[in-house]
Amino acid sequence: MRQSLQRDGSCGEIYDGGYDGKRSMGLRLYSRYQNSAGQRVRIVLNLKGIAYDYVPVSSLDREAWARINPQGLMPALEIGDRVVAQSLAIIELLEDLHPDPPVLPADPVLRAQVRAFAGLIAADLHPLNNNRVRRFLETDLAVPPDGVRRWYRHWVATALHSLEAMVADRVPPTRFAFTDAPTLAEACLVPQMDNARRFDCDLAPYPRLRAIDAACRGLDAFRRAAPENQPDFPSRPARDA
Ligand SMILES: N[C@@H](CCC(=O)N[C@@H](CS)C(=O)NCC(=O)O)C(=O)O
Repeated sequence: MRQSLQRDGSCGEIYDGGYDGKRSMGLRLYSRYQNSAGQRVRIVLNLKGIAYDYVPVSSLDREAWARINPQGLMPALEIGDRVVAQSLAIIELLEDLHPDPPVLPADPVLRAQVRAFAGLIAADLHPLNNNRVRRFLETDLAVPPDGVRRWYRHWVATALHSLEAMVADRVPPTRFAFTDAPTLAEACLVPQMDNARRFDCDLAPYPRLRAIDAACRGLDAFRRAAPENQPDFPSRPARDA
C-alpha cells in the first residue's frame, strides 16, 4: 500500500491493482471491494492485463470523492488528469485503448448482443436493486426488511430469467455466453451472480448462467477482481451491492 496526497491535500490509500500487467497507463480505479459496477471494470482490466492502482473510496473524505466523481457513485477511473465515471463507459474506453484481447466480439451482431446482455444487467437490473434504492425503500418509504428482500429477489429473478433465455441454447454452443472467451457479458454477469447469492436468490432455474459463472470463476482475471480479494475487504463484509 502507498499513501498519496489527494487533491484536497488529505491522504488516501492507494494499492497496486495486483496485476503483473504488461502495460501501465497511470490508471487509478476508485472503487470498493463490494462495488459490483467496479468489479466489472476490475475484471476487464485484468482480462486485458492492464496494471492500475486501486483506491478504496472509503479512504477518501466526502469532499475529495465528490470532486473526483460529482455523482458520488463507484467506480470512477482516473486516467492522467481526467476522470471517467460509469462502468460501461470505462470498459468501452479500455476496449478502445487496448483492443487486444477484446471484450467485445468483432462481428457487429454478436457485439450488439453482448452489449444487450450487459445492458440488461447494468441499465435494467442493477439500478433497481443497488444500495441507494434499497436505502430509500427502507428509510424514506418505511418498507419492512422482508419487503425490501422481496423487491430485490423479484427484480433479480425477472432479469436472470431473460438473461438465461438469451444464452441457453445458442448455436453453435460456446464456452462462455457468446464466444469461447469471456467478454463484457461475463464482466457484468459474474458480479451480479455474486450479488444474487449474497441475497439468497434462487439460482436453480438458470443452469446456463451458473455454468458460465463457474467457468469464469476458474479464471485468474475474475478471481483477482472478486470482492474478497480487494485490499479493503473487511473481516465482516457488508450486505450491499
Ligand atoms: N451505472 C453506474 C452504477 C454505479 C453504482 O450504482 N454504484 C454503486 C455501487 S455498485 C454505488 O456507488 N453506490 C453507492 C451508494 O449507493 O451510496 C455504473 O455502471 O457505474
